[in-house]
Amino acid sequence: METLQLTNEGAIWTLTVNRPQSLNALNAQVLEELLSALKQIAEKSFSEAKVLIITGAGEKAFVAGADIKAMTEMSEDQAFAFGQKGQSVFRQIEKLKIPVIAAVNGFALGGGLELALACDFIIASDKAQFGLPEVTLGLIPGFGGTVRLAKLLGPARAKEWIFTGKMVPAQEAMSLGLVNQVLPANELLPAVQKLALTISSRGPVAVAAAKESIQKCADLEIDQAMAFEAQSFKKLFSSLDMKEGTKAFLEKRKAQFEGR
Ligand code: CO8
Repeated sequence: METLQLTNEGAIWTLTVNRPQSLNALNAQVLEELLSALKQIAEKSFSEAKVLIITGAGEKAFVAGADIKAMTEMSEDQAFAFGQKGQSVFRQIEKLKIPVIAAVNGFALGGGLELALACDFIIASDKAQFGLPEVTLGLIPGFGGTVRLAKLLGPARAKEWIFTGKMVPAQEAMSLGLVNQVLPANELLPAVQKLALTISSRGPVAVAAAKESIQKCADLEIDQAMAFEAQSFKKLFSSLDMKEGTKAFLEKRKAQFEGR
């Protein structure tokens, strides 16, 4: 892949958007390569892949948005196809069974923030800046930003961000609940890897069920949500991981999960 790096340490995978000369802006090639990397990870889920970290190359940016140069040449139909492609790639991130952590090392603007919002949660460097500045270009967020930012921060706050296109520093983004933790830049990746290691030691089938339940139930009415959770809970009783986890507790040893 020319625009991405995909590396792993054991079952923890790191996907780095690698176009630092363009602040890792997303063009059609990046989206295509992201899709292919996500497919590879999905195939390895649980056995060889337990957590995915997404980050950006260089010190300046996570991803500074969709590629503005590429967009200047698009017709309406091409823009529609590009928007749909980005939306579907980011849905694949959400649908990945393993947790995905955005390690935001710098600017996360426009499509970059939309990418981070599709991840399960965001850990940021103290240099990170967040925003959806599309209106400064005469555009709106088109990779799911109007939907996901409004869900996370509430419509009023999302409207303020999107109508102004303002940039929000990491600490403020954390105080609003967009970011889980803010760390000094040089500690970001080691800390995210440590967190990923903790998650990867838990029962993978249970972690996947928790991810699915949290995502699905957010869009359901309360009784339907409870019913969904109850079904997920029930299904885990036929997993080997549940048998191993509970047995290991009683035998006072560390569980050896197989992800089945
Ligand atoms: N696209 C293409 N190139 C970019 C982008 C981008 N989004 N952002 C930065 N670059 C390039 C610059 O053009 C520059 O290239 P060059 O050296 O060849 O001139 C290089 O990266 C370095 O950038 P700057 O010199 O501008 O760096 P600064 O430190 O001065 O500024 C900023 C950093 C503030 C991040 C600034 O680069 C900036 O404002 N970038 C654009 C941010 C933005 O508006 N993002 C939103 C883009 S639109 C979008 O994401 C829509 C998503 C939905 C699409 C739906 C499709 C239909």
